[in-house]
Amino acid sequence: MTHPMLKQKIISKAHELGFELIGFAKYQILEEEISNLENWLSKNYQAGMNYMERNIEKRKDISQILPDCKSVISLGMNYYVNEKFEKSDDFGKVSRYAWGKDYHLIIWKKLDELIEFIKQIEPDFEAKSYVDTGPVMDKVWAVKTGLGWQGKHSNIINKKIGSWFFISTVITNYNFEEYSKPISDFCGTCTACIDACPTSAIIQDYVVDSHKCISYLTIENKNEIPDEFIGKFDKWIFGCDICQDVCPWNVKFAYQTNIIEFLKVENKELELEEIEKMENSKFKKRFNESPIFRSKLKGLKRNAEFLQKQK
Ligand code: B12
Ligand code: SF4
Ligand code: SF4
Repeated sequence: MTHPMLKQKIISKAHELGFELIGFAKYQILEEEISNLENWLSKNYQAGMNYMERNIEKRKDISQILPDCKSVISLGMNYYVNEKFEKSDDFGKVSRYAWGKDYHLIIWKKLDELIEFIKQIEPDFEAKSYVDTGPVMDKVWAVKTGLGWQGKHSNIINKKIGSWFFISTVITNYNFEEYSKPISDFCGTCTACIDACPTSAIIQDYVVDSHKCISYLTIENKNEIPDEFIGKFDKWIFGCDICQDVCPWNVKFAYQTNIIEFLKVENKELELEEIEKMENSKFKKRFNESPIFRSKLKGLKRNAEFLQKQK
């Protein structure tokens, strides 16, 4: 099954849908990367994210997801909006990926549209697509498909746009004639992200201990935030962008997204007192379609109270 120009048509359609980055890799079993993941898990760096311990076989071998898989397509969607934080200490900062509508809702639809488009050209085409929540290693495939390299903060960086992009992974049963080449590491001797992380969560180059990462502590964490972090949160109430904000590749190359939903900034800074007093019905109404919904009102209140302690 090789349809002339299919790859080119997929690339054009992906761009039309707003995926600025796209790359292709041949199916392979992830031996080395899974051994790194297992090493990470053995040190308990996943903290309370038990879901990272599950589906290791699928993460290692994507044919456990799509038995006839031959290739992977990675897609990157820029979410950078050129705005700064302006408010006083009475407000908490939200990481930029959560300023607007939940990206899962936007990207899932676009992935379905892309796959439908391919099936119309090639009816035997089969695919499984994910963004973030699947049992697949989005970052590993993004490196293999040439979207970028893994920076020392562990996010993927593209030379032309930096790291403010979401990664989608599409597993397919199609053999493309040509595959992308992985990009080499352009971090060099830079250590800006490691030096800037206020909680020293990047415990060695490329490795993050979630227990210490503000992003984990404010979003995924179900427990209290340990007192050792008082004074170290730099006003982040949901997620954290420091390691990416200081990265020279973002400083020099990030440019504004053209995805209308991301341009609609709704929750950049949250008033601490308002959150502390918020009722569940108001929370549901306001954050229903926002990534902030994930922390639940309980988590968001905990974060607001924690920030009040460091004022
Ligand atoms: C679990 C998770 C988290 C956890 C753990 C973070 C982490 N670094 O893994 C927490 C909650 C902390 C988190 C935070 C964030 N996340 Co997150 N997260 C994920 C998730 C679900 C799984 C990642 C994973 O597999 N981790 C397991 C560890 C072992 O993987 P790893 O950190 O990449 O570790 C590798 C390296 O250590 C490497 N390694 C070891 N030694 C060496 C040596 C060398 C030389 C090299 C090159 C590599 C290397 O081996 C490991 C395995 O490959 C993915 C989505 C997905 N399904 O893949 C999103 C994802 C990684 N997150 C994403 C984002 C945007 C974020 C935040 C920026 C959100 C925010 N603003 O708050 C922060 C960034 C924090 C940070 N510095 O990492 C994006 C990243 C997009 C991009 N351009 O890279 C993803 C891909 C979601 C998506 N689909 O877009 N996240
Ligand atoms: S997201 Fe924040 S806390 Fe986590 S590694 Fe980056 S700078 Fe450190
Ligand atoms: S800040 Fe420097 S070391 Fe960190 S990811 Fe960016 S280039 Fe690499």
